[in-house]
Amino acid sequence: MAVTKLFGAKIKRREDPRLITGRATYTDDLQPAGLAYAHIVRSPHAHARIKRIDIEAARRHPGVVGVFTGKDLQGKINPIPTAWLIPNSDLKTPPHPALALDTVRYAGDGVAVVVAEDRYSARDAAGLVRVEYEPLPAVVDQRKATERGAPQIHADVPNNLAFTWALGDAGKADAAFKEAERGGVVLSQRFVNQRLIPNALETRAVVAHYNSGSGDLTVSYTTQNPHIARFVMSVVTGIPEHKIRIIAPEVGGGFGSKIPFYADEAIVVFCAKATGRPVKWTEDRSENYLATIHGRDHITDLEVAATRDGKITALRGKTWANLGAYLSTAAPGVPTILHGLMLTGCYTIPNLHYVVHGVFTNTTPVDAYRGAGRPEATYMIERVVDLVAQKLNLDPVVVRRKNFIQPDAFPYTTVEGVTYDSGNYGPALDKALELVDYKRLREEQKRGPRNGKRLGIGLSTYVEICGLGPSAVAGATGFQGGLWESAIVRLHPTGKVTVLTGASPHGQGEETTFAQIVAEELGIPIEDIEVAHGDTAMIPMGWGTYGSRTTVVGGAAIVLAARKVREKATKIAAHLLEAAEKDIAFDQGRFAVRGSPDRAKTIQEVTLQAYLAWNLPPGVEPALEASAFFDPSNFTFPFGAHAAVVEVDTETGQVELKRYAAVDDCGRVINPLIVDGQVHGGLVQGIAQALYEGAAYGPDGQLLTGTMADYAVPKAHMFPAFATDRTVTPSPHNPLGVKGVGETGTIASTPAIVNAVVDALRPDGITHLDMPLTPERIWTALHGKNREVKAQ
Ligand code: MCN
Repeated sequence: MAVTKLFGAKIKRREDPRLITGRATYTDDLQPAGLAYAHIVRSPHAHARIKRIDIEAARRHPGVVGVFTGKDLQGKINPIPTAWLIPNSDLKTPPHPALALDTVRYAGDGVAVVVAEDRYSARDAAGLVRVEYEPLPAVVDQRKATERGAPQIHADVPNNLAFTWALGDAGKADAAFKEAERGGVVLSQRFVNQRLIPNALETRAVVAHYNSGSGDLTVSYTTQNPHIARFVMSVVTGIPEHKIRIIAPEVGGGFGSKIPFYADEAIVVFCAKATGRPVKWTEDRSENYLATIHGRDHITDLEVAATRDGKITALRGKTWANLGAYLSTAAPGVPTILHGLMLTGCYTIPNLHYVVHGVFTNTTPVDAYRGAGRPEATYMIERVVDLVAQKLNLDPVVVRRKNFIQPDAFPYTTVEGVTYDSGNYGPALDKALELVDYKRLREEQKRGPRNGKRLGIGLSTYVEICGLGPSAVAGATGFQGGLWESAIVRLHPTGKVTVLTGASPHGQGEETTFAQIVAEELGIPIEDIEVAHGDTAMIPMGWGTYGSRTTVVGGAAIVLAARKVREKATKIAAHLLEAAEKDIAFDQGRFAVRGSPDRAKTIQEVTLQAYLAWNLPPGVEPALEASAFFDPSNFTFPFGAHAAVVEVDTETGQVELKRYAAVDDCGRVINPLIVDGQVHGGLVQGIAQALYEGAAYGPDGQLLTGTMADYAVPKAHMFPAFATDRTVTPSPHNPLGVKGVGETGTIASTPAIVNAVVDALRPDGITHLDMPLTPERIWTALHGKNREVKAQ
């Protein structure tokens, strides 16, 4: 393949052969000499006082190296912090001890840890740890948790209210509602965005090794952001940052669940220090369901004001966001900044007032899960558009077009105060409608049900905020970190290249796309370019992979570094060719003198000379590498239009997804194959929320969907072939013109499906159903009353 055509080329992911043939190294594959194994004893109660812990029997179990409780960790492991201190919110940050001290606050809270020679002994001995609990009343519902008399989870957090955060202008929104009450329409709807459990291919794992001689700590673990992990690890353990090395071997996916700094990694580090042995801990899947963060879990009351011709004039609402028992790393920012700032979607809605209550409950902590706050916002606004259309008997396409931000309005500042970089929403919608043949479908729908099955068509025209982001904005919103990214492009004497990125891909494919960027910039064959990441001892400081930021921010840093390399190489080439720098033309890895194409040097020749340094131009340093740090001036705002076609069986309530079209705009595309793959995976997650998935707790705080047998992770056969297409609207805020794509499918698809199902049920007067749209829920909505009558 011509090296200049690599940006935009459909190249298969270079990381896949090792990943799918069992030749990749995951954390659990690591077997350092002297390794011991940890097993964390977790509370079976959602809320209880710890009266006594007896570890003697466990300690005596054969093979046990050590048994520790919260008291052992006291003074040695600091409480686990949260990293998003959202301003103007009265945020409470109650302490989160790595192992519970006197109270457990969710089923899964760690109370003790056993270290043994092998994982089986560790598990067996953990069964011998006797914990005497005094069970306390638990609360799992975030609205109930704020009611008077609800169990109090943290002593210093009255009514379990972690924060209240508000956005918009209440006065203006109220005035818009008053006006709508007079001449327009006002709607209200409660939306429940159910709790989801992230299902990465691999669960979390940690291997920690503390060298008491040098004072160096090395931790290999499943993290999406090794440098943030090192930063927090130093805060939590007191080990100086420069003595800590964090390595992320193959992570096995994360979907956000491996962003947080968990108590578990601090516990394992404590064990390594205390026992003088390298210690490994690997979650099993049931433990993962309890101890790894969950996502979503919002209850929102939303009101909408609109004119009679379908122009939405105001939104007013209140969300109760379930945060679980403790504040996870990014938790406060997810239902506020990442959610609230995208409430009006791709529409010109001039008035907004929105309040978010972040609430503690006796459940697993909730944090960023693919999309993080934006799926919840998109779900509501896309349902709102359909509700307005249904109320006014308008086509949802018409209402969307009526409210779209127009292409000449960009950069467009929304009522939330966010400035969208670029967009052109109409053409994406046109394409999606074409892909499903929308007009024909509406005709078919008019002909009525076929074999008891109703046709439903659902749209979602979304915009999302990603490419996190400008550091100054991160700081202004209370995020305790920067969001720039780093890169080093290092050419070796033989002309091979190592690219180091501060981002930390763990399934997204940047080992391929970042190599494509460098291959294109430097005209070097892609096989000669290696992309390295995920080791704080090797890579420059960076902020990791999440928020679809890796390409937008990390890719931009790489292209800047590659261009610096090219500039220096041009200087050296000009010197070697005895020509002026301005007379050198660079094309496909060759520096040639303009007008004399035979006088040329390849980039590989120039690189060797740069290293030999026998004949460098005056003032030019030897070697050929460059580093760059990129802090974007704004986020990017990918957008698109999705269309879902479903059939709903009115007798069984079963939904069959017949067709799905996704038209996404992520700016310039580096690798269409990878982008399609990201969209496919995202769609499956988003559609699964609409139709299948949902974490369920009993009122006592027991997780009822505690295994994959109970939690409805979908299978491939449950989906049709997806039709994907794109429009291309470059972002002006990075040198590649790219926007992120890692979350678009998840953000867009959930409302498209719910809109389709509700569209199918419209003849029954159904205007809304909460997710997941299981056959039982649909059947009950259709026949519930009859069923009650029959039962009497
Ligand atoms: N890409 C491209 N052209 C663009 C944009 C992106 O070719 N215009 C490519 C990228 O270079 C990269 C992929 O598409 O190979 C996704 O890139 P990007 O949008 O930058 O997203 P991130 O790499 O930052 O990934 C994060 C995002 C998030 S937030 C979640 S959650 C998620 C996701 O990606 N988790 C994933 N996709 C995942 N995919 C896998 N397999 N596993 C996860 O855990």
